Amino acid sequence: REIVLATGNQGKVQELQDLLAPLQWQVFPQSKWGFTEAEETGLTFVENALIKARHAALHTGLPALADDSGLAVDALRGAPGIYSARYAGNDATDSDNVGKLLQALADVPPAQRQASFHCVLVFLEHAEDPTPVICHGRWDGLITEQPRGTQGFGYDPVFWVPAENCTSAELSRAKKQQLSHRGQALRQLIQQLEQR
Ligand code: ITT
Repeated sequence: REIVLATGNQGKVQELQDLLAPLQWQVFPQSKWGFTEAEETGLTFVENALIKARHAALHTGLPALADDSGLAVDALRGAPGIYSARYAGNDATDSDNVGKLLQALADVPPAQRQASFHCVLVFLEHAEDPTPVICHGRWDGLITEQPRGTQGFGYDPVFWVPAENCTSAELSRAKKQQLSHRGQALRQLIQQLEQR
């Protein structure tokens, strides 16, 4: 089968393609079509993932898989949440966002730096599909005081993974897939699609 990945984020494309590779689907990044991205007007990961999947299905005529994800920090009452990509502003880079987060947590002691990554994946057969497949993965950790590591993207350099005693940016790609919010959501999604 052919599907379009409804994301403009290269880090996501790479991780999603890694896990989808064994399935022998033809997976196309949406950049192949070059349409403007949908406006993410939802207030939850689920709403925004649905908006992006529907938009890509409409513009390509293909089944679409969208990923809406982000980091929820307990001490910030769940922020940056759905605003994770643009936490430090519309044109913010990953390192701008990380800098803003470390600043927001400057007075928060290590024992209160719990956070979780969330990934909602939505799969639509077509733009008007009334029965989307929706999967959610969650990954718990702590926010460090300094960035460490060079793998991955986004907030990986400040996401401490207690079980591995390192940040998410110090994990191999395979190890991150095994543990991460995205890996969990994608394994669920694949299982559900195989049952249909
Ligand atoms: P698309 O909407 O085009 O998919 P985006 O980057 O704008 O790309 P989101 O609105 O879902 O996507 O924002 C997700 C942000 O959450 C992302 O930019 C990272 O900052 C962060 N994030 C999500 N998954 C992550 C991961 O595995 N590691 C580190 N940061 C992650």
